[in-house]
Amino acid sequence: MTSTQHTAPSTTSPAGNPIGFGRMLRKEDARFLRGQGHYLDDLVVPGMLHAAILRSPVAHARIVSIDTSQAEAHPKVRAVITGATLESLNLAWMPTLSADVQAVLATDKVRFQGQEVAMVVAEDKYSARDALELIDVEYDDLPPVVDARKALDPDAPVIRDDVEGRTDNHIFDWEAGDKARADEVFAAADVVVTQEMLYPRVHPAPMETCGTIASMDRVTGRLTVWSTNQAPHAHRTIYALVAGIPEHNIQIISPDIGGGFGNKVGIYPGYVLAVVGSILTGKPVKWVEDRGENLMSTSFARDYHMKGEIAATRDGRILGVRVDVLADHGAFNGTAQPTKFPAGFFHIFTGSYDLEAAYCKVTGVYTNKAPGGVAYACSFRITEAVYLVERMVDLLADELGADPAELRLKNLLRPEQFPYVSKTGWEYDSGDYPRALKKAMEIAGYDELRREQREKRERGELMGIGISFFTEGVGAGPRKHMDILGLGMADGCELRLHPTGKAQLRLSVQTQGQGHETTFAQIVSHELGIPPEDIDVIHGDTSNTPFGLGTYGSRSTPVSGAAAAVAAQRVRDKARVITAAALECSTDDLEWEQGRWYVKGDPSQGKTIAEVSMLAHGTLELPEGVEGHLDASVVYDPPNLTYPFGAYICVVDVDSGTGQVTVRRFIAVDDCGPRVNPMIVEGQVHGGLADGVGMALMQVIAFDEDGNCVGGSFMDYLLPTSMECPSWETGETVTPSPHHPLGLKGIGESATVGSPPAVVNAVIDALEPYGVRHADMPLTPANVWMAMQGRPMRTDLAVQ
Ligand code: MCN
Ligand code: CUN
Repeated sequence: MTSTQHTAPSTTSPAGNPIGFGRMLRKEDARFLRGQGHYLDDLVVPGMLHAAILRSPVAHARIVSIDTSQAEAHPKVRAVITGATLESLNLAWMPTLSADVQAVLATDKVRFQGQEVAMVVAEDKYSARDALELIDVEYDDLPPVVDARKALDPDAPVIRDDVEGRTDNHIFDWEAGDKARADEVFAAADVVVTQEMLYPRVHPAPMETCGTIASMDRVTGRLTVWSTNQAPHAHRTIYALVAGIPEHNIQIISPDIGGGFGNKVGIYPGYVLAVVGSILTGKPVKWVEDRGENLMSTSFARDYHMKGEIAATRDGRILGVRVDVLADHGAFNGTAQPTKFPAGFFHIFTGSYDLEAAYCKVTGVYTNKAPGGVAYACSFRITEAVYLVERMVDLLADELGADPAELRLKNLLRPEQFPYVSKTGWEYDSGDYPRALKKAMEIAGYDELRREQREKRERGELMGIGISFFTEGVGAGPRKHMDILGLGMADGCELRLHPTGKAQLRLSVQTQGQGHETTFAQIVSHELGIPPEDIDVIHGDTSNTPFGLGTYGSRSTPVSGAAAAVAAQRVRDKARVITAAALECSTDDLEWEQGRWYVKGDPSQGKTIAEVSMLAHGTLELPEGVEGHLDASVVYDPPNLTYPFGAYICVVDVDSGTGQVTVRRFIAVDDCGPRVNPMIVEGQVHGGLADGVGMALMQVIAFDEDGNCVGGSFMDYLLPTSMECPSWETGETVTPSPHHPLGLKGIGESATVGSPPAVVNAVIDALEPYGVRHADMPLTPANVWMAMQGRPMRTDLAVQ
């Protein structure tokens, strides 16, 4: 047999994109950059009515009466819904993601400022808003509890007296680790450092607020819901269970989403109310919240009061960590996290260190504040855990007079310890921590920075260098351990090849800006050699995608990305069988190279995946047991979480006259395994670092003593801009996950998790000449100034 010359397949597609992994511009940007995205508020459904929500002006009060007669008389109003309407439909309360209940509309009492009291449905949104003013609600004020530390006082007002027999504001106690062993280790340690700290209440504040359009077809009984949500399939099941509508008659569509950051995981009262409005009027009803409503009433994040303790030997070997947490969950326990973990994944507070013992106790309490608790790129409370341990390590360094980088290098887990089971039961899949930290120190020029700092201190200038090292656990399930309201965390995926070799990939996860249309196409491209531009990624529509639990906890790449890879591998295996049939050879004779199967030793004899797809749809006689067409469907149940990690170094200058902090440099070395699209990964890291600067320096959803939320607008709740951010310096190391089919780990929340402690550690380091040991976020100029004067800080004021 004579062989023709065979050339290696091209590594770039006809459109100039990489085949498989690599930098490419985002496919979705073609429409976004032209202003042609379809966000919820862009959608117009024929006959659509508009809704607005009346909210409580006070934090805690009994509702004496609600008079809606004037609003109902408004010529453009079609319906006014109150708690009484909902009670008649048995919809006044809905389950939260933590299996608590939340009032859809307040009936007996209002429990936080901004709580939903009534909804008006009108012909246009202006009339709906106007009619809110016509509703007369009489409130009988009750004393509010806004401070979690006071919520458990015996004489504190009971917020959740809707639950019969409830006499306090206690929600749960949860513990992890080994208390007895930790106590032993602490008793024997040379050095113990203790610090109380608050991770303040912050808000994910996505660019697009939340909203929905609900359309109930009275003839077919079919409910169509367009909504800004990160988990459409979970929403569908919850609607079915709550409203009693058969699940096959519900379609949830998530259109383009302008940022989620955890804010769009849950179901808000407004969504249920829009459905009720549509049932009552027989018309589609749109409800979109404004910025104030978003900041005051939707899922907040953090609000963790933590007391940390760290134990070590005199020569700097860390032995143990203990933490006591008071977790403020607001008026309803609406945190989104796996059922087994009421404190989320906080028990990863052992961080990246090789400890002998660890123990934590978390107590959840109700307060008169908006519900939520896990949102804002949090990895289910890993944010709080990383902050705690990284502050404690710095406090220990300070106590021992050790360099914080050296202390970390001495105590970080070593590569040979992986897979490593932590003292609170996590199995970290893979890691090379010292390599990442050394790389960050190299990029930063760490020794040179310390020298510069010494010089500046001599001149009275305040410069600080802060380090943080974090390990995350992302990609929930496995489903046997993790669920939301009983739905196990696994994800379906369907890959279909068209006869011409172009492909369609259907996902259960839901992008909110992370670029899934691009990266998931790249994953399939990597496995099948099909150009990424020829792979259409479909998501965000329960009627057109397989079931799965959606996007949060950076789980898309670890779970759904694995599903896509396995689906593509199955298609490749099937293509091999078909190629063998077509070439009349054995599958063992075939070898794979990007995009094609060919005969070993004779590369000219082969079939590209497109050729195979045509054969699979054609008349070729297929071997026994092989079905026509070329597709695969997978449900992926991850064996474990993936454990990305990173080393961050922040350099700040503090103005000793004003307390103003300037982040001068920020070095971030992240390891998320191989990067599908390095440009998108860097974008994720840049965004998360900006989040971290925002939280560390300027953000807090604050309340006054009466429970008034003083963070309800962007005048009070500050978002970081490019003015507050340096030019990020990023680096990477690559440690594949041993259990993900492509070694990928999640990255979406890493930088938000890892950066706040680096910034705070830097500021505290800068304030060393003033003897400041700790100061809580946000480190606004006023708070830094107070810390410098040795005075208590203010966390009750948003802008200072
Ligand atoms: N990626 C990659 N290589 C890897 C890991 C990830 O190329 N090794 C790519 C992914 O394919 C995906 C992106 O990076 O395009 C993020 O992937 P992943 O870490 O899997 O996170 P998710 O897609 O599940 O996104 C969720 C995560 C969360 S929980 C929050 S909160 C957050 C975040 O993503 N919200 C965001 N980043 C956000 N980015 C934007 N623009 N908008 C949000 O709302
Ligand atoms: Cu907690 S914010 Mo993201 O997991 O959606």
